[in-house]
Amino acid sequence: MSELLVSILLGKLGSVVFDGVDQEIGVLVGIKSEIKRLTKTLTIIQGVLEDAEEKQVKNKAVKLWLEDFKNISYDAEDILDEWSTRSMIRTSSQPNPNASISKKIPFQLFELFTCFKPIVVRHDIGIKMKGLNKRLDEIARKKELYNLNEIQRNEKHRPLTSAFADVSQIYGRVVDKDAIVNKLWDESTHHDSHVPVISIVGTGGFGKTALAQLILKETKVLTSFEKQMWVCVSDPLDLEKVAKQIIEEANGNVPATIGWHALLKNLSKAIQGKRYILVLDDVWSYNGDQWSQLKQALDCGAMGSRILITTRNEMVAMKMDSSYRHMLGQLRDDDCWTLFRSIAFMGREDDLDKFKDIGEEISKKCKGVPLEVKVLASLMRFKRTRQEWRNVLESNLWEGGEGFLPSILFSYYALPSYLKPCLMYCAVLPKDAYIEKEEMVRLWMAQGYLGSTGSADLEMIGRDYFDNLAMLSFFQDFERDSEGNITSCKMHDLVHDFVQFLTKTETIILEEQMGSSTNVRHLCARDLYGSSICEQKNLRTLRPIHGSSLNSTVALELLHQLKCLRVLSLRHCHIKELPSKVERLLHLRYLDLSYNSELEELPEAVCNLPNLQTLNLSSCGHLKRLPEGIGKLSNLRHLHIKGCPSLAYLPRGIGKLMCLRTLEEFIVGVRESGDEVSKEIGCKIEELQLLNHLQGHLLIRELRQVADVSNVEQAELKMKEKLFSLKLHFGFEDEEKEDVIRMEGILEGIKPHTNLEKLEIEYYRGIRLPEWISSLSNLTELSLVHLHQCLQLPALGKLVSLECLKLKWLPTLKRLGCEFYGLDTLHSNGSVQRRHSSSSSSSRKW
Ligand SMILES: *[C@@H]1O[C@H](CO)[C@@H](O)[C@H](O)[C@H]1NC(C)=O
Ligand SMILES: *[C@@H]1O[C@H](CO)[C@@H](O)[C@H](O)[C@H]1NC(C)=O
Ligand SMILES: *[C@@H]1O[C@H](CO)[C@@H](O)[C@H](O)[C@H]1NC(C)=O
Ligand SMILES: *[C@@H]1O[C@H](CO)[C@@H](O)[C@H](O)[C@H]1NC(C)=O
Ligand SMILES: *[C@@H]1O[C@H](CO)[C@@H](O)[C@H](O)[C@H]1NC(C)=O
Ligand SMILES: *[C@@H]1O[C@H](CO)[C@@H](O)[C@H](O)[C@H]1NC(C)=O
Ligand SMILES: *[C@@H]1O[C@H](CO)[C@@H](O)[C@H](O)[C@H]1NC(C)=O
Ligand SMILES: CC(=O)N[C@H]1CO[C@H](CO)[C@@H](O)[C@@H]1O
Repeated sequence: MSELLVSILLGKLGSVVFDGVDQEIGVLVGIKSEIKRLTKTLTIIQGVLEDAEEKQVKNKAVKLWLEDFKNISYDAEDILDEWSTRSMIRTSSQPNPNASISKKIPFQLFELFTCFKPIVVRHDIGIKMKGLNKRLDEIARKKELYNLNEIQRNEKHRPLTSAFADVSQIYGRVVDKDAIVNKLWDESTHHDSHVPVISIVGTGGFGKTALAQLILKETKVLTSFEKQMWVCVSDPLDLEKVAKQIIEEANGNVPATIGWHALLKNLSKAIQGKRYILVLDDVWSYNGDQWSQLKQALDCGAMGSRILITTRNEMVAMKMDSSYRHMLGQLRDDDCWTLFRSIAFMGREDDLDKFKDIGEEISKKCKGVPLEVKVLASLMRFKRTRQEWRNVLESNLWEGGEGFLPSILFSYYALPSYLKPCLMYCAVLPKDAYIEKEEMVRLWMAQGYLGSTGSADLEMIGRDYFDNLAMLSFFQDFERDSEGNITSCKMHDLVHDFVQFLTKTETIILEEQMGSSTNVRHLCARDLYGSSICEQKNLRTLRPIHGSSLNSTVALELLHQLKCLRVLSLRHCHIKELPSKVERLLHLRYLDLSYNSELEELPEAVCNLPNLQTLNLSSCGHLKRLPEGIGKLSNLRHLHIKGCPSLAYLPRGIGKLMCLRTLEEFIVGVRESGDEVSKEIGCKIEELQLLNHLQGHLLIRELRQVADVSNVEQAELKMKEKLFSLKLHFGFEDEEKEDVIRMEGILEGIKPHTNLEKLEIEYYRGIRLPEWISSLSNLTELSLVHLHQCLQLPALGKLVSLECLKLKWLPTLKRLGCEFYGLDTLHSNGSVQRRHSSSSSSSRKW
């Protein structure tokens, strides 16, 4: 973890820019020598970090030393980041005569804030660096005490590029499964009106959850229960939350907060008369009164309903009146070996003979714990020599540390230094939470874990890191998209415990009030109101667990105090107004304001956050406008404005955001023709010209408002080769009759890149569709809706990849002629090559 921190730091030290202002001030010489000294000490410490990382699990003093060092590194990074940010603000605020927008904003204020103070700021930074160096020298001296050595790595890290080992198959549990399924089936256990409880008891890592999942897939179970419900209980026990989740599973409604007894009523109503099976996964503790009330409500299910719980604690299973307790034991040695072999030798079956003897011994050492086997086998996939295999077998890590599974320790130590912080960061999500890949990648990026250059494809690097962690079995329960790429997953409990142990002082998930810790960096809290959060001045991440509500007083207080924030999420927080003081968060890279339906606008001050990479405004239903100076956010990569129907236009300057990857929606500016002069409000379509990094999906709204048809071509959609889905909405009809030729000209000019896979056109009022549609050879989905004047379709038969064609509301389209199939003349016998077709009138499969 700290290794990466140091390399980030060294990188930043190496790239400190001294600009014009610095040359004039006397402190410069001082700063330069401080930077040299800092670089030197850091390099010395860097050498022993790996050793320290390993020793910290067993040696408390080393752990403290590391924490101390990390503390300093964080401070150093803040100082350097502040330096570069201030330089960036100064450069970007120099007037650019070409940009129309910069003329409009009064510069005086902005300059006062930035340019007036550089000398003071630089002087300040010089003093801070001196302080850093003093503290760092102390750390360097202490490293002798702990006997930390430089480790020469003899095993080179290889990039992990093998195919996925997604082991959903379960070994050696057939007997267990059959026993439990029989009990579930057994009518005799249901004598009175109580729904029987059956429990699976076993130590962590034994595969209780996996077994329960397997049971639910059994045909006998699939057919005999009308409703399958799955609820993760976890620690700490909150039966009210559990009750809500059961209702959600039962009828899809998320109940409002209505109190315990009303909730129970709703619950019994929701399951009444249904023959259900309910899995309560991972129950840790027991609350007698509440449980019996909940149980009473659950008894309303139909005859034959069952409750299946999984728990590590047999006492819990007993107290919850299990009619049958199934003790899950260790796997047999041969099952262990089968599991191990299937993962470790996936894609390299030829190596089996070479490593079989060592492999069998290693799998024995896993003591029958399936998770242990899985994690270790995933690691061994990447070990190529017998020596590497021997090293694992003979390692002293098998003794474990702090009660963690040795396999997790192995896998963690084997991680390349750039992956460690990424794994650690996952501790910021609550246990059992789904980890969304794209979101996690953005969060890593905001923390600087993926590097910092603006032009590199950091998202690609991040996705790769994510897949690597998944390949090493740190993640599980994958969800995938249609291409088979992982979109989200979970972390096993035990991995989460381990990660939390390593970052205990830094990363906290707060259900209740803040404890006494003072050095928290990443915080996920249920209640953002607690004044104690404001005292955590070092916070770099602040996220609510399920939304909270914040009035502007509290928000202001947060923004005042938490100046180190990189990630700020105020998702679902009911904020009405974001205070202008947000500009104090110089380091901020990720701002999530989604689902704040009362938010109408953002302060201009948001544009003074030059580091901002992600701005998520999804589902802010009343958001009316974006800040006018948005073009100043030169590092912005993702702007989410989906689900903002009140947004009538985009400010000019969007076209300057050359790093932009995600835009989601582009709204063509409005022409307002007043008395004689017509003026334009909002962004013109040619602002899309330079946004060639745009990825994924883009909706272009209000296309009919394009002022000049020739501007559409300037938008250069054909250059946006990573855009795979495009929706063109022309906007609803004007009163006056529209010019068909103009409409056709606009659509003709769009001409996207041939990589496009999905195209939707709505409310287009031309007669003909352009020919370029039939040249989109990668197109799989085409949707034409509300084309009220369209007489003819282009040669869609040429679209060899097309799988789905949707034609809806084309009242003037009379027939599909031969041009539709792309044939010059129809054969006289009328036969046409078709692959397959469905009979639905609105959607035809090809
Ligand atoms: C970390 O550094 C800060 C000063 O920036 C200091 O106040 C705090 O006590 C340090 N924490 C630890 C655990 O060393
Ligand atoms: C302004 O535009 C001209 C030509 O279009 C270009 O040569 C010049 O570099 C631009 N200046 C700035 C500051 O962007
Ligand atoms: C943006 O916010 C929406 C709504 O909260 C969420 O679904 C989406 O995942 C967020 N996007 C990212 C990249 O975090
Ligand atoms: C999905 O995976 C393929 C390779 O398997 C990769 O080329 C592609 O970029 C991935 N897509 C995303 C969105 O990660
Ligand atoms: C905001 O909330 C805090 C804490 O609940 C409360 O003390 C304060 O009066 C509220 N302010 C406003 C303006 O509602
Ligand atoms: C589909 O896109 C790829 C690039 O992703 C391109 O190389 C290929 O030519 C396209 N396929 C067709 C059939 O045009
Ligand atoms: C229709 O005509 C084509 C070309 O002349 C011929 O190949 C095909 O066999 C004919 N089909 C029938 C059903 O006659
Ligand atoms: C889904 C459902 O039954 N909702 C009800 C829950 O209880 C409240 C008050 O008791 C009702 O208003 C809901 O309709």
